[in-house]
Amino acid sequence: MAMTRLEKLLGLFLRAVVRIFFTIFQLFSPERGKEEEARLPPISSPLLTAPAIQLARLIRRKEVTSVEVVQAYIDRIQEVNPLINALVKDRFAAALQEAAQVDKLIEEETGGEDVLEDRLPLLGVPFTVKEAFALQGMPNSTGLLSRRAVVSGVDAPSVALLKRAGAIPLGVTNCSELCMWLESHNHLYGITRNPYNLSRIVGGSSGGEGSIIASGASVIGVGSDIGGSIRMPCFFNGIFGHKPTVGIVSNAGQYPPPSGQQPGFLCTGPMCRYAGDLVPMLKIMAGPAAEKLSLSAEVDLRKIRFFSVPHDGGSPLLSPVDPQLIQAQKRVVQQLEADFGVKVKEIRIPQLKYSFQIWGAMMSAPGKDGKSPTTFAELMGEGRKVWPVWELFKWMLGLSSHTVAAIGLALVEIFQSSHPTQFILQQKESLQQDLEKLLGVDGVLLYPSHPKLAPKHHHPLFTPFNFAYTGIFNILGLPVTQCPLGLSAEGLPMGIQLVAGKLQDRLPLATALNLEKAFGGWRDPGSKADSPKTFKSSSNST
Ligand SMILES: *[C@@H]1O[C@H](CO)[C@@H](O)[C@H](O)[C@H]1NC(C)=O
Ligand SMILES: *[C@@H]1O[C@H](CO)[C@@H](O)[C@H](O)[C@H]1NC(C)=O
Ligand SMILES: CC(=O)N[C@H]1CO[C@H](CO)[C@@H](O)[C@@H]1O
Repeated sequence: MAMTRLEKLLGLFLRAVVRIFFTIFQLFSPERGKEEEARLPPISSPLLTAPAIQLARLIRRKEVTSVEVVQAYIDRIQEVNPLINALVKDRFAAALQEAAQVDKLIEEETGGEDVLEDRLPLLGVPFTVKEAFALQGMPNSTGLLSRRAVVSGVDAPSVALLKRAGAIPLGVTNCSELCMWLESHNHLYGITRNPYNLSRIVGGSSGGEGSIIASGASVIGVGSDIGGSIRMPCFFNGIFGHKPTVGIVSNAGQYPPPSGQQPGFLCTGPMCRYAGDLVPMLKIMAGPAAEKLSLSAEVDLRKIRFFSVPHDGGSPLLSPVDPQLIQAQKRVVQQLEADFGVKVKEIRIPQLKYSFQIWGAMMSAPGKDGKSPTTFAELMGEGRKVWPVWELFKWMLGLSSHTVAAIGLALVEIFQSSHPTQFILQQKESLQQDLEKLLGVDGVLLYPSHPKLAPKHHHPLFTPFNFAYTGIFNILGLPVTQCPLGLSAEGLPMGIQLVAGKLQDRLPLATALNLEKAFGGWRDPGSKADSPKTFKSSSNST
């Protein structure tokens, strides 16, 4: 087919460009060396290594005060944020006041612990929020220099629901410019660093959340995902994240608002260090819509049909999957088979090869009203048109207020047709049908979260399509949990996506709980352990 030949050429060309630029970047990176060997201090307070639901219980039982917990997190943020640059605006004083009020409320409560647990399940527990969401009194710029003075007067609904459950916001965290890139970098807040290796990316767009949670400086957070913006940062930073079934958690109150068909792809969801916090958070963030997910129903993993898809089938636009990730996925298969007596079926899904083309086509397709989505260049100029070629020229002179990633996206947009080819639409339709049939109400699919471990800063500019591993599931609207799988030989987090049919969120969430036990879940990035234990077998399988 002509198409694949063109893709092969494009792939070759890109790879050549990558090589040239990698070399240039490595030569001229001023932070080189300093960043590469620096390490985060290890976590010392035990309050920082308890799941949110456990902290809430300790606070309710007056075994610890909310003020002590909030203060421990503030101390940790102050310790690590100069290294990772994840939190971009704090509200520490207000948070401590709110924590003191919580402690007073608990002192005065006469209804007992159960009443509090029912009404305020996260009472006194601190959390963080991606800056793109409205959190009262906090900036709401999404990394756009021209929005630097925008301060939210209200809370986004997902944030408001967490606050109503008793949780206390500590501040907002960095994201990519306009939430459209896999590196959390912009000219307002700078670049966010990976706690496992400061010379590596944190992913995007919810990268500040990924970095601060993994650093032990936050336990739970709010992210959003239209192409992997929850799952990629969770993967690169070795934590848990869930992109719910589309339409379950409100997307209101975040910037930029989705347009065209994008409301059908964007999802708001939880990011956290402990798998056990995913379901309670999702229940709270979904509000009444949580009922549709039957999250309290017991899941018997012995009765689940598991499928493993090792890669996308070889799109020449994307990097091949790292051998360490392929091995980790095999160990997941062995673990599930040993623990539940199931047979995990390895399958191939040919349409996945077109993941990037499908995502690109659907993101720029006109909505039901026939209106095209707001272009990226329009978003960059906040209504005024930005000329990408002119911006690129300014950028080369160091005069642009935009990142080169954003300028690149605006450039690509010029050449992109808003009318997807029949071939791509067919691929999308048949993929949707095949996957829904395959997964039904009792299937879970294993798929790599990303083809590469956390790249060095700026390197994703040369592998811009790798996000298609996560992006394809936004188009399909399916629920996906990203689950960490320990550290690689170079000490970087590994992970996997667990995908289910629509509204079957409880299946990948239950699987993640099991894999956390088997693979050890999140690791303290400051821990001195040189050879991290990445796999704990409960059977004799090798
Ligand atoms: C971080 O990554 C760089 C580049 O691969 C490597 O040289 C360095 O040793 C790593 N640092 C740590 C602390 O692992
Ligand atoms: C922050 O952005 C969101 C989404 O555009 C919006 O709903 C909210 O009102 C904004 N806050 C302010 C003060 O403009
Ligand atoms: C490295 C960097 O640019 N950090 C900035 C992050 O954002 C805060 C708040 O705007 C700035 O004070 C930091 O300088």
